[in-house]
Amino acid sequence: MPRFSIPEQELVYSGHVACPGCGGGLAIRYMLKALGPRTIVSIPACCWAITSGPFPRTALKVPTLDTAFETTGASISGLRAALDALGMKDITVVGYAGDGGTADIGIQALSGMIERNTDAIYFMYDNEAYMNTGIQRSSATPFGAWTTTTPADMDGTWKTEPKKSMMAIVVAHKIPYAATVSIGFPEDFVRKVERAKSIKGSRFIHAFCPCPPGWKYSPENTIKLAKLGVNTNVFPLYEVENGVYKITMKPSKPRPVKEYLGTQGRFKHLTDEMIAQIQERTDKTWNNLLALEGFSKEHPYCGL
Ligand SMILES: Cc1ncc(C[n+]2csc(CCOP(=O)(O)OP(=O)(O)O)c2C)c(N)n1
Ligand code: SF4
Ligand SMILES: [Mg+2]
Repeated sequence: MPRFSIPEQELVYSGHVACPGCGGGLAIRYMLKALGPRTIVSIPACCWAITSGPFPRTALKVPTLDTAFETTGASISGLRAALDALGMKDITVVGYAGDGGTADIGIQALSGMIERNTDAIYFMYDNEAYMNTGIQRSSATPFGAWTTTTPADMDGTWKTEPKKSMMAIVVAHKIPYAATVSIGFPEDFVRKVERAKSIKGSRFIHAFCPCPPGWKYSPENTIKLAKLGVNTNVFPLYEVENGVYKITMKPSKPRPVKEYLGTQGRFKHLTDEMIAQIQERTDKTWNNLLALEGFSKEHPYCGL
């Protein structure tokens, strides 16, 4: 019986400067456990460009490139080409970018990278807003949420648009492998990153990463929230390999979304009517995912 159910090796030093309870901190730790030391990470402007340590100090035990906000996809394409030219084919190249850096300003470079099928992993750690610059909305911020640019101080000033589906976008590029992970389920998380590592071509991981100051909850509840997001079907865990969907966790009795929303100050203004609307949208998305899982077995990349 192994002592640990995920790799024991640590590639993140203690002493980084992320907030207590930072979901993004656990995500990079689990990601590097799965990828191992023969890895180069490219990090654009985001919390983890700062919290991993200002040059010449770093909390990461692997080589890191600090890159411009919009360039993650391009920078990992360049790193891959350089390593290949040097004959260093065994090194894994990974981009570790926030939701703003991925779903907003970096989407063009990401699209180009996947369309060329660059042999690299793009890892999006999603805390659902621009946290490093003071909690502004991104296209990955969910419907109804408070942020400083969606202040929720009167009717209709909360985020009125739904969260962008990055998984659907990358799958539409015919990517070889894409998966969602949550820091609340480390074994599922590590297994998927290991699977991504074993595949050639472009791979995309979308990680659910609660953020105490941005979501307005107490840091000790990070793991509880990371699990609740999955157990309410707000953030389903699934993978798509060569166009075939597989849901990797199906809550036998999903918890009501009210439980998840109620634990976070960013949703405290929501009325019962809005909560019912969010529940309805969540059920619909889950049912669509179940249908995709069934249909795509016969018709990979179906509907795209
Ligand atoms: C071109 C450009 N515009 C704006 C910024 C300022 N900026 C730095 S980090 C950041 C927010 C990043 O948000 P996200 O990618 O979600 O990562 P997080 O901070 O949430 O970890 C912004 C707007 C920048 N560095 N470069
Ligand atoms: S603001 Fe959020 S994402 Fe940024 S370091 Fe703090 S907890 Fe982590
Ligand atoms: Mg963010």
